[in-house]
Amino acid sequence: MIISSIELREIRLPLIHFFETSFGRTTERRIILVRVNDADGAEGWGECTAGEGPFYCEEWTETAWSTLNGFLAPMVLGKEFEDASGVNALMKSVRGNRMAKAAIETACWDLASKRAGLPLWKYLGGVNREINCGVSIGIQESAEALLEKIERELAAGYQRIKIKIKPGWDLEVVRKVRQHYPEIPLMGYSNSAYTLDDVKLFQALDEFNLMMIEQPLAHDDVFDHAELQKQIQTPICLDESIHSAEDARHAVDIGACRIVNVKLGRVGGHTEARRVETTCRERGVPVWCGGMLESGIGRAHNIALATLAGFTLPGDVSASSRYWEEDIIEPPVTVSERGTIAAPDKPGIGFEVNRSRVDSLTMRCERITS
Ligand code: OSB
Ligand code: MG
Repeated sequence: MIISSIELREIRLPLIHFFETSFGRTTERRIILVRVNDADGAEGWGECTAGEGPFYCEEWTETAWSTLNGFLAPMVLGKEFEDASGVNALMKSVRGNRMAKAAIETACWDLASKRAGLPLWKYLGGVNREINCGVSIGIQESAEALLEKIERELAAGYQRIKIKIKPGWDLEVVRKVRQHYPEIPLMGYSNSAYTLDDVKLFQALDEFNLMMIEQPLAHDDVFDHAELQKQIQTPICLDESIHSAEDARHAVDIGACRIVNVKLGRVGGHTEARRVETTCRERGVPVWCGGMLESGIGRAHNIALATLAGFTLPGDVSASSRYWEEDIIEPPVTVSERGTIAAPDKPGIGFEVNRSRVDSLTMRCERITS
């Protein structure tokens, strides 16, 4: 494979409802899209999942743009590589910046699977034609608003509910949700809002039969998570702490988590995400696909990834209509009343990119050719 042109563009896409975490409130996404072309005119699309500020991780839209434009795109352009799993080697001299790398890497996977005439999910080795879906609910104005939102998502068919917990908004909110919904698959996420001093809180949460607690402690820690996991029954799931298959192995083998959230951007693309999946599956650790408020392109990549055998738990990949008035792909991603998304049959990501919509949302565009 040789990539002969790489197009970067930034689009602005307003969310239907704001999404609030400890990192702040997002009302409009600034998303970088990557289009790669080969000499035969085949194309592939990828999405950079960096946020609007350096809060979830060090990368954000501006750093990803300049890293892609100044370093990563020139490293890949015009170079020959065997298949999409060879793209990472070309970008190896750049440390970190995995979200920027994943934008190019996943675009190359889309292109390669289109060239092979296969849907990306099959090309990756996926086995499930349908993926199981849950929803991630951000911080709400009140407990009542949260309960209303949960009611709506359950009615839509979603298989599990993930709610935000933070100091001062944890035990009581979980208790309240459990009073209304004693049986639903429920989990809490906290984006590193706690420390080991909070062990008693997590022991108290054990009573509520949560499926898991996601990333309770520091983003760069696995040791304290292992300490916490020893002292509580609820499984810990790691998100921010896992950047590679090696990270997953270390975390699982020291007992820091019993479940792993896999995000394409956080681990640097499909090749590494698949390695994380394999590492966890070999250890009997279930994984699920996380979300980063993606547009349809990133969402389509998430769907393909989540068809791999190890993705046995419902993830955070949900319908386009939960985020956007109108998505940038056609058809939009829809969820069945059983809370599943069907993997598409068409080659590549399996959705058409709506070019005129993308053009109308574009704030800047840069095309680099070899
Ligand atoms: O904790 O998984 C998280 C969004 C931004 C940063 C971190 C997280 C999230 C989500 C959003 O949970 C999930 C989605 O795309 O709906
Ligand atoms: Mg998370």
